[in-house]
Amino acid sequence: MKIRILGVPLDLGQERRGVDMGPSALRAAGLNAAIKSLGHSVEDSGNIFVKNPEEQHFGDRRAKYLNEIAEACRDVAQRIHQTIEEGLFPLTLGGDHSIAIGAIAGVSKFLRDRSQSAGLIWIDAHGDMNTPETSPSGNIHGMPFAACLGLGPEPLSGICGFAPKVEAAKCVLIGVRDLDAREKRIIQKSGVHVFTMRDIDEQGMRAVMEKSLALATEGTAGFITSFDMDVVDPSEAPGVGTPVRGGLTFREAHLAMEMIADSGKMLSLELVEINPIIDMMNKTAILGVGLITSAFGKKIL
Ligand SMILES: [Mn+2]
Repeated sequence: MKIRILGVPLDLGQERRGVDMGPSALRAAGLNAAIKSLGHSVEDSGNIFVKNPEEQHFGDRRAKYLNEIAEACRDVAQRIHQTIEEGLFPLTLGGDHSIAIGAIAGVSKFLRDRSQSAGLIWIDAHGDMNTPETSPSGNIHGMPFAACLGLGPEPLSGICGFAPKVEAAKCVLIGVRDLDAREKRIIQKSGVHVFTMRDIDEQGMRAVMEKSLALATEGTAGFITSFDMDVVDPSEAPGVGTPVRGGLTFREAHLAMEMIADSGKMLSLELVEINPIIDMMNKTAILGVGLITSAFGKKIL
């Protein structure tokens, strides 16, 4: 594959500073060389420009930094769209999870113009399905999945001029264990397929991924992977924006990525929410690089 890396150092979607350094942490952990060692070519297009929270007021308390995040996502959408048009595979590095709104919009627009659509595999401790009306915090990194489904503020859900970006029936949410009370109802009504941590405990990751891949590839051109590092247990991934106990083991996370690679149907990948400030010796970014290589076909044997 020919892979193009795009860094999005955006931390406006949540309140703990540091996830803006995620792209640097991944590069410092040897991302580019690790991908090249698998035989892929890598083109790093650097980071997009994103404003710091200190430079502006957050605006509406129910959707903080909405305009700034929407602006960054429009930029990301345009770049991801162009990357696919040029025949390259887009790898987007966060940043907080708000950036997925832009990345997914770019993929979706490309397919829509060809009368096709994408499935979506969203791997996360959280549902990210709040809207300004339901969010307890007003932090937009808790809203990107909703935006992709056409819910929430138009500057996010309407990027590229259409909504929704993905059809709920082709979307899967994996690894959730921390949902807000009103968000639960949105998820239940959404039509998205959910595999909670309990489902993974009971069925095993292999069965969960087999079902997920079947759902996301049926009648689609392939699927987008949106991977929030907070899905991994904090014992393995301590450096994340919003850590929650009881997450995926090291091997469960790798198995998910290995099965994604085996499917041969992944259209784009985002890896988000690495926070080097609260990490330990870049452990979380090193794990992130390992997971990316598994998603790009690295095999144990
Ligand atoms: Mn997330």
